Amino acid sequence: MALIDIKVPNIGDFENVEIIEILVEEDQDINKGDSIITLESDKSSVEVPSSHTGKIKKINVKVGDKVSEGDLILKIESIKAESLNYEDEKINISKEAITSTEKIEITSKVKHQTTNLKSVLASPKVRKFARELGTDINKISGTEKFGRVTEDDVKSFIKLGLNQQQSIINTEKTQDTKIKIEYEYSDFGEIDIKDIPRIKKLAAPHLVNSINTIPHVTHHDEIDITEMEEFRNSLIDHYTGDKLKITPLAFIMKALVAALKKFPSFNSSIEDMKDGKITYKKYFHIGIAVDTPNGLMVPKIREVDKKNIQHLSAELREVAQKCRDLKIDKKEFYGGSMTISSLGGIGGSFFTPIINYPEVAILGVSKSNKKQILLGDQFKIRTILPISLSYDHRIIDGAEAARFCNEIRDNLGKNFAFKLAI
Ligand code: CAO
Repeated sequence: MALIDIKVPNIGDFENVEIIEILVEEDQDINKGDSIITLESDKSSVEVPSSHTGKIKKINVKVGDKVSEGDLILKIESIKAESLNYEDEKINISKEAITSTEKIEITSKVKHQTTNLKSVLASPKVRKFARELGTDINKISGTEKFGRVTEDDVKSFIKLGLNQQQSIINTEKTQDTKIKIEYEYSDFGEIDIKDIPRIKKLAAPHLVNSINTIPHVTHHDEIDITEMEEFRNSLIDHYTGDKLKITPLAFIMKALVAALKKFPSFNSSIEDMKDGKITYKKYFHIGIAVDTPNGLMVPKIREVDKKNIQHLSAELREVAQKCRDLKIDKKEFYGGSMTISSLGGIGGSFFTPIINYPEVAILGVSKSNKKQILLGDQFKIRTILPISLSYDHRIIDGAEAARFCNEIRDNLGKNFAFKLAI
């Protein structure tokens, strides 16, 4: 089989630049488009892709060599007679990008696919480190001069960025499949174009990530809360003699936490099925979805197990107000066990809440209503609360979800007086 020369393509400003890394070895099979060497100029670095698929027979360069366009990099025994024609495939390098942001974007259109390579500054050791951890170094913002990426940057990216990275990937996926509307809305009447509120924009990738990565199932149930409501409505402030203003949500939080204690898999998180690990939380911090003029926020009410209903109710009001006044600290949005999304004060019966990733379940609560129920052989008027539990079917089975809902029902019903009294 004939040997094919793989040469340095025309990549703009990279004349007589140093090879800082050889990314392949002799006898290695590579695909067209795989990175083979890294070049670094004063201000930027770029990975050079192979123009052919095949087996590497000889590498003609070494780290430290200076190369320019047309210099031989390696010889390959081609498997297929397909090549990446750098001229025809439109490789655009923006010099402006190099000088102003120390970044290069090479756009290479291959078989209708677009590959975006953003080059960043990093030492070979750091590049190797990122590669070994399966991380695309080009997605990392470096903290050193000229945005150079350090080993610590790679570690922080992996630690903090896993969810975000996944969100971005998933958002890109959905954007790829976006259907282009082939008409103008204004063709059909008057319109108004406004900015999407910032909080909705921030939340969007998380919602898309959750729905794309978690196989959601929603279990609906109806809970008889007649006795709980009688009890709630009977609560009086001992000092003033006034009726206490406590909404059903404080009771539901307590009932949920009692159920979480019995069903620890609902108080867990999985970040990556591939690593086969699940984190069980021993704390009980409940996220509450709060409707604000700026969009939905989900602060956590910490240690619900250790607080009484009156305390929880007051904290809930305070935290919701902080969200609405945009005075809530960002850290209050992290570290939850499970979330409750209550539309009870608004209306509707049943909905399909989206799990607040990386949690594994969310409890949707709708508005309770008085209903005629057959109890024994008699119809009685009872107060019925509709609930909707969305759960991650990778970890939780339908039967477990049904048992979990039964437990919540019992905690709001027959167990209520013993476990949840103030
Ligand atoms: N059934 C019947 N009535 C209910 C109820 C329920 N499940 N839940 C609350 N209520 C009643 C309350 O008792 C209160 O009645 P009064 O005015 O007579 O006292 C009234 O509805 C309003 O309650 P609230 O909504 O102000 O208070 P809350 O503790 O129930 O909820 C909060 C607090 C912050 C969760 C809520 O204000 C909120 O923002 N809800 C929206 C959450 C949301 O948007 N979820 C959707 C997320 S998915 O997009």
